[in-house]
Amino acid sequence: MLSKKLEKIMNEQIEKEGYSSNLYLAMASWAETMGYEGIADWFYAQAEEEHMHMLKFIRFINEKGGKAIIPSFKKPPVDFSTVNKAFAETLKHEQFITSSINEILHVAVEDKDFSSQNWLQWFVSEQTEEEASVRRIIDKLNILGEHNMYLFDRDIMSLRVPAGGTAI
Ligand code: OFO
Repeated sequence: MLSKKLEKIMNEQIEKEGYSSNLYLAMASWAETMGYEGIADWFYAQAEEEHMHMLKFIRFINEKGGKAIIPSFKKPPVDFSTVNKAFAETLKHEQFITSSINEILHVAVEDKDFSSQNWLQWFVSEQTEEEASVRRIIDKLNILGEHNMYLFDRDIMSLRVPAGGTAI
């Protein structure tokens, strides 16, 4: 059984995870039209992971006796100007998601809802991994500067860390 407060904040997270997926899809599509096939693949894969995170929240809320509500999503940007800026925005977005996962966990702790706390730990680890993975990419981009994207585009998928888990 979820408290009303936890059900509400988890429902808000459905929107955030779905928006994350759409944001990365928009970045993937932008990168693809710029000729960056490797970068596009990275963002397409990221978008799928975020979709899976959204599904995890939907199914968990329902499993715990709550009601998951499928929200509408705001439109993500169309252009991202440069690869460096797209990844800087990705890191900022992941930090925002990390703080929102922490906020949900905080509510679960207040509720003494141990099973939700346990379930949310997966997201805590996932966010640590995702932030680290984007930081590694930004470090490489800082070494390269704004140019020489050809090799970066070719090699970026080798920097990809497999998802912490795939089970929904
Ligand atoms: Fe949903 O994992 Fe990051 O945002």
